[in-house]
Amino acid sequence: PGDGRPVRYARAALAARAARVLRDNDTGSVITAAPRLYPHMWSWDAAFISIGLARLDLPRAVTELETLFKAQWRNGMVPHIVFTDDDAYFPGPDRWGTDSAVDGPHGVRTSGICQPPVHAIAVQRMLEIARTSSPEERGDAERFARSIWPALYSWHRWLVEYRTPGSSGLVAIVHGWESGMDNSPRWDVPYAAVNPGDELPPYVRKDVRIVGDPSERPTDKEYDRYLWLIEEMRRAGYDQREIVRTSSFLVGDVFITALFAVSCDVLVELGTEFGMPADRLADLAEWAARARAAVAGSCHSVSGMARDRDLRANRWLDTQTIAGFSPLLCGGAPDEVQLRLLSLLDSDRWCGHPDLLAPVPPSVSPMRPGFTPRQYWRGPQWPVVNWLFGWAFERRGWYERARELRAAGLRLTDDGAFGEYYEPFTGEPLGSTDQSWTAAVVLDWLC
Ligand code: 9YW
Repeated sequence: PGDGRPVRYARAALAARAARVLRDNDTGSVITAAPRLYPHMWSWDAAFISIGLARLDLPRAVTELETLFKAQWRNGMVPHIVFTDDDAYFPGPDRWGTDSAVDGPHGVRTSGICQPPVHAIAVQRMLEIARTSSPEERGDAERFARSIWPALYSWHRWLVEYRTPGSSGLVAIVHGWESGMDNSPRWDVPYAAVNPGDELPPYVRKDVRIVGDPSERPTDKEYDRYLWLIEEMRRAGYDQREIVRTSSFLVGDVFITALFAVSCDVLVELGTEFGMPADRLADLAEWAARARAAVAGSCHSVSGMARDRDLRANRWLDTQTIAGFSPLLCGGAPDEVQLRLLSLLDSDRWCGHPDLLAPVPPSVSPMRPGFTPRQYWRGPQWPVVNWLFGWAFERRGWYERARELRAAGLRLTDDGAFGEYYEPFTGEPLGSTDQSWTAAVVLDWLC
């Protein structure tokens, strides 16, 4: 008590509740991203979910990632949604219309875009966790890591072959949903150039019916653009080269590029341990170096913040959001820039803001115009993003910072609601509750 929220759970009770969320969201074939709002498997959610599950039930964690990779497209893309039979979510598989896509998977229905490449990170984390358990679990996790490695490699290769156009070296997205930060102000400028034609087939949103307050969600105008981009991709038959050449949205995403760099490093570590082919390890090392250089090259000369690049309009996007701290995830920027970013992160503009319930970085600085404390990726705090920074800081040897982020993440989530996102001042859970990836990262923080 003391923060206006009804309860604060102690560690053991919080862990038990988190475990229950993952169990309850398990349909038997997948663990849905959230019980009502998101009744399917999302790509980067599945990665985080596997990390949490590794603490509870390693075979189940393995199955989850195997299920995702069974839906991998033949060209290497890991789709952002693998659909279950539930029809409570829009846009579902019929709207995506990927069934006839040349490169689509067999026997499963998926969306036609991707999400951030955090899967190698999940596999390595599962392995670390299993190694603290029994010899059997350790053996199972090692067999799994070895068997999934080639699929992870081809996923990364897809991002290089199809999604690193132009000279910026940034990994490009063709839809804001690919960033995982759907309506972030990062995308406002490029979305302004997306003009949904009269030919946009009619549709009815389902998210606003489930989340009672529409002001916490993207607007209808934003949704029209999201849907229009899907329409363009359908018309291109999900031919990646055609989409990258013609879609009305093409943006170099600095946050994905940073995650890609560090995930390539992780794949090199795993591949070296498991004796994977030297030429593939060399590819990954080269991709990591290029991605890291691209992130460093995007940093603003005054603020130091990393920037996305609008590849249609050929200009940097200066909107400052949590993604500006991407160089801290992957390193590679000059020390002086990284120090500037760290002090900015600690300052009252970000984690040090005196009114935050917990010093978790919000999606947008509370001091910036456009900060909206309840609206999705325009201000609220997202526990998974906090996990990623904590994980990266630990990896970089910044143990005290990693510990602080873990403590802050637990402070935010100890109400036991496992919100999708949180109002930064009151700590009110928003969007869905019992969100699987929130429960998963809490489990990882607790163990
Ligand atoms: C949507 C499932 C997904 C996340 C995204 C987040 C949100 C909504 O929920 O997207 O309709 O796809 O923005 O990152 O994977 O949790």
